[in-house]
Amino acid sequence: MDAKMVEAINDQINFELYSGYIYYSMGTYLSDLGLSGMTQWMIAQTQEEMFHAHKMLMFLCERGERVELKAIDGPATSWESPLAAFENALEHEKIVTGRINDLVDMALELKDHATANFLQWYVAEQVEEEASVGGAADNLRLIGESGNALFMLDKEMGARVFTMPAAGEE
Ligand code: OFO
Repeated sequence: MDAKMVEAINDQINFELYSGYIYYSMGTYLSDLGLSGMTQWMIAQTQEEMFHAHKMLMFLCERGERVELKAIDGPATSWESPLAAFENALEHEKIVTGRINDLVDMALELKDHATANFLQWYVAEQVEEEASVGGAADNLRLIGESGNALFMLDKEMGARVFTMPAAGEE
């Protein structure tokens, strides 16, 4: 692989871990507010981000390239409201989508079709990521100040679990 491509994927491994760190932090913020369902939702999201990083790490290993794990930036630790946290999460996912698109552009420019093909999984995943985070933000916006509705939404979001995809089904 071109050294530039390897470096860019290593950077993205770091960014996926950073995403997980942000969602862990959001989870603990929501836990402080007594929103145990949303906490569980954020923990499942964190596990998903760890998997995103892991999948890239394994790709570099399989291609015989060096993985370089770097220091992870510290995340924010509090937000103005649960809605502000989910809006922040959506903004973050849009940044991730842009980064994945840039990686695909680089792979195609380098005629590295194996990497471009590998990255298509992330292109599709980002559509889901934006939809699930954005959907949660929309729901929070809709319920406004209603404590009852917040209680119900929290309960519903607590049903989310992360299931590690089986090999070949990722
Ligand atoms: Fe890895 O998709 Fe979110 O950040």
